[in-house]
Amino acid sequence: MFILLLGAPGSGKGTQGNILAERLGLPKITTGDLLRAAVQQGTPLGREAKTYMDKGQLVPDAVIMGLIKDQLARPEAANGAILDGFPRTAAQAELVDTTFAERGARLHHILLLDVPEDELVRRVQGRAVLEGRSDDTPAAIRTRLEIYQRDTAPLIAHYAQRGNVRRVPATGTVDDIAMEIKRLIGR
Ligand code: B4P
Repeated sequence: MFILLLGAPGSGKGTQGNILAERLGLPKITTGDLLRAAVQQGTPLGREAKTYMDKGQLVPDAVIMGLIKDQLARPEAANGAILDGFPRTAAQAELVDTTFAERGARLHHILLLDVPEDELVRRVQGRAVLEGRSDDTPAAIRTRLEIYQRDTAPLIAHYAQRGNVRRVPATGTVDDIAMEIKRLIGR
């Protein structure tokens, strides 16, 4: 089973993705975590990505497409995975669509975590205090929300055309939202 998580920064994709991956025993492919690991290890990808991430900008498609391709090709993700944090642009969506079409696979569930903007800002500011992530500064948060609206939100319509996007009201407790997702996907 392949599940795609869509939603604004701070909507809880990572949080719910971890719960889903554990419950369903599926690998989770998270571009944000992979990029942060690359930054920490100081790899060429990480050094380049950091300059964009710190400003709240998307890492350019030219840099990230190879990473997505490699992750989708992982043998353990051959029969199912949770996709979290990508696609974020039309070009990334095309890459995902083409990869699945080539394999004769499909995205079984596309879940849109829906959270009002003031709550998103509150959550990310809370995380800034707890984790000190360099892209959780007030200026970077503003940029991330703007870029989400410009580049990523249009993907909702792209997937909605195929009729399999489910909107998940994602403002309750983490457990309540996890229960709602369980109900929506039927397992
Ligand atoms: P991500 O790592 O994807 O960061 P995010 O959108 O903030 O995370 P998420 O929505 O998963 O929120 P979380 O569960 O953590 O991206 C970071 C950066 O990497 C991007 O800005 C970009 O630069 C780069 N990047 C990543 N992928 C890319 C791509 N494909 N292309 C280009 N660039 C890319 O939750 C947030 C907070 O809310 C947490 O503190 C959590 O504890 C809290 N929370 C969660 N659920 C809650 C709930 N129900 N109630 C209260 N708080 C909750």
